Amino acid sequence: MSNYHIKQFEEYFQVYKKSVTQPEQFWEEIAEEHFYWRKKWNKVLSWDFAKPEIKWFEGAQLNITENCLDRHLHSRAHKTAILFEPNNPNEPAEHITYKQLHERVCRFANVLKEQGINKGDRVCIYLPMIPELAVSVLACARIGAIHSVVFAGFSATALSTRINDCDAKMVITSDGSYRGAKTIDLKGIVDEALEDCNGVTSVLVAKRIHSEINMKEGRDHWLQPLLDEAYKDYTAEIMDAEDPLFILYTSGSTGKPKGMMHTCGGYMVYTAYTFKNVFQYREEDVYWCTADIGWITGHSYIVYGPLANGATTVMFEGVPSYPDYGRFWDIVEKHKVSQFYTAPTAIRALAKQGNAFVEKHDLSSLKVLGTVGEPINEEAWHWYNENIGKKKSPIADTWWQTETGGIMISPIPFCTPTKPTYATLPFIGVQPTLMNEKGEEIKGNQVEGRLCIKYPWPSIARTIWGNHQRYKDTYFSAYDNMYFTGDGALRDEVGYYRITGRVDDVIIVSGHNLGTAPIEDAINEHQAVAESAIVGFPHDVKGNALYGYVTLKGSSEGRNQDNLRQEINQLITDRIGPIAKLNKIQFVEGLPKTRSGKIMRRILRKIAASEMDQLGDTSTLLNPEVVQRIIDDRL
Ligand code: 7RM
Repeated sequence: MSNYHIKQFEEYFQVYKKSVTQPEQFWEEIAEEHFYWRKKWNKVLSWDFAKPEIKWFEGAQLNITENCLDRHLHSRAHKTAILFEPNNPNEPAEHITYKQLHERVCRFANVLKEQGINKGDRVCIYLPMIPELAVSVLACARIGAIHSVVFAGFSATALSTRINDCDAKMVITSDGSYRGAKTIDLKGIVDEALEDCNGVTSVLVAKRIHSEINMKEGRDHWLQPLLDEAYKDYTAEIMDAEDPLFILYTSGSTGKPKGMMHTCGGYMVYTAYTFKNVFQYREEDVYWCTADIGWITGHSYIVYGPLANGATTVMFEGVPSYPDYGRFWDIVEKHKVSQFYTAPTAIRALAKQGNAFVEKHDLSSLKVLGTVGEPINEEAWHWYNENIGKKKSPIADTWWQTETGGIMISPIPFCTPTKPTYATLPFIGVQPTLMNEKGEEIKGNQVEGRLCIKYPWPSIARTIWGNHQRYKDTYFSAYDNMYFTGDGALRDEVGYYRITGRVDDVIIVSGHNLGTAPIEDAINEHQAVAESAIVGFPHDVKGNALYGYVTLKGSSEGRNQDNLRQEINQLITDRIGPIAKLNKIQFVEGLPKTRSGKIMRRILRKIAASEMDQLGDTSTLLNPEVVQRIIDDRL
C-alpha cells in the first residue's frame, strides 16, 4: 500500500477518489498500517452532524506519545527529534534525539503524577518556545491529562479566563521569556492571573531567563529539581481513541473564547498523514514551522504531525527581526532546512526589508515552502516564490482552522500545480463545498460562496469544552448537515479554491484571530467610552489592522484625544494582549445602526478601507446622518 505517501498528481486523484467514495475503508487502511494501536477499533466512523456527534476509531486504544516517541526508538533513537534554536543566535542550538526526548517526556510525566495530576485533568501550559513546552505537551498526553496551551503573549486576564473555563488544576510556566532584545516576565503574569483562579493547586516553573521571581509557598515549584529526581521511564496511559487529547482556545465572534476539544485517535492519524504529504517529508529532511506551539499550527505541525513521522522538527524561540531581519534565512542555512512553513504576515514583513538579508544566505537546502493563517496576497506569494523558493520550491498554501485540527485544502507539492493565492484542491478525504445565502449548494466552477465541509474527517474538533450547544450553533446550524467554516471562498474554472476571508466578525491581524466582541468589551470598560465598534482594514504587513470607532460619554467629550487613545490601547493590552491594540482610533458622535439597533460594521469597514464609493444604500439606517460626518473625520 502506497496510499500514505502521494507522489504524483494522478495518484492524488485516485487516492482522493477512494477517500471520498469509501472513506471508512480508506482511513482504516491508513490507520492500520502506519500507527501503533494497543487495541484496534470496533467501528471506523459514526457521525451525525445534526446532533452533532462524530466518532472515529471507536473502541480503539492507543497513546499518541507511543506513536511519537517509543516506536522510533529502534530505528531513530539517535536521530534529532527536536532541534531547538534559541532566541540568541550565539547560544548553541540544542539537538534533542528521540531517545533523549522520550526520557525527558517520561521524567516530566512522573513529575505530573507526583503533583497529583491524573488522566482527564486539565493542565494549562503558558510557556515560551523552549523545549519544555513540547516536553510538557507530550508529558500530559503520556499520562492522559488534557493540555490547554495558552500562547505566552496573552495577558493575565486572557490567561485566567482560559484557566477557569476548563478548570485547570495546574499551570506550567517559566520565570520569563526572551523575545528579541526584550524579556517578558511570564511568572508575574501568571501570578496576576491566578488571583482569579481558585482551582489551580500547583505551578511548575521552568528556569529560562534567571530573573528574580516570587515563588508562592506550597503552590509554586521549580521544575528542574523535580525532573532530576523523577524516574526516566513511564508506561504510557492507555487512552480510548475518543478520549480528549487537548483543548485549544480560539476567538469567537461573540463573547468568550471557544475551547476547541480534540481527541486522540483521529487527530493523530490525520495530522501525521497530512504532514507527510503536504510537506513531502523524507527521512533525512529538517523541517521548520515558524509558528508558536500556542497556536494549532504548532500543535499539529511542530509537535504531533512531525514526531508521529519520526521527523526532525525545528523549534525557534525568537522573532524574525532579531538580531536582524535575516534571522529566518540564517536559521535555514545553519540547519539546512528542507521544509519551511510560515505565515503571510511574516512573508510580507520580511519582503518589506528588501532582498539584501535574503541574498546573504544559502537557501539551497529548501525543497518545499508552506504558508498558513490568512489569505496570501499575490505580491507576497511571488516574493516568496522568487526570492525564497528561487522558483523551484513549490508553495503549499494550506487552508485550515483550529477546529479542523489539520490541513484541509492545499496543493500537494510536486503533484498539484500551484496557482498564486489559491489553496487549490481539497486534501485527501476532505469534501468541501460552497453555499449561497439561501442555503443551497453552489454547483459548478467559477463560483463564489461560503465554504462548508460535507463529510467528517478524522481530526475535526468534537466539541467546545463545556458548551456543546455553542459548538452546534457555531458550526452546524448555518446549513443542514454541513460543517460551516466561517470563511468565504471562490472556486475557479478547474475547481481550485481560493479562500477570500472570514465572513463573520473575526479579524485576522498578523495571523492572529481576533474576535471583535472581546476587544469592544475591553474598550467599553473605559469610563469615558459610551460605545465602540472595531473593524479590520487592509494593512501591507499585518494583512489587516484594527480600526476602532468610539463614541464618548457626554461628560468626557472635551478630553485630550491622544491621552484617551493611549488609555484605550492600554486597556486592550491588559485585557487581551498587545496584539489586539488598535492602529487607528476615531472618536465619532454616533455609530451607524440598523433599525433593530445593530451596528452596521459593513459601512464602517468600507470607510476604514477608504472605499466610500461602495457604501451602498445607507438610507435605511436609523441615523444615516452620522455616516457623512464619520467620513469627513476619518483617519
Ligand atoms: C491554521 C489556522 C483559521 C482561519 C481560517 C481562515 C484563516 C487559515 C488560510 C486562511 C486563507 C489560508 N487556524 N486561514 N489558513 N485563509 N488562506 N491558507 O490558522 O484557527 O488560527 O485560523 O484562518 O480564515 O478560518 S486558526
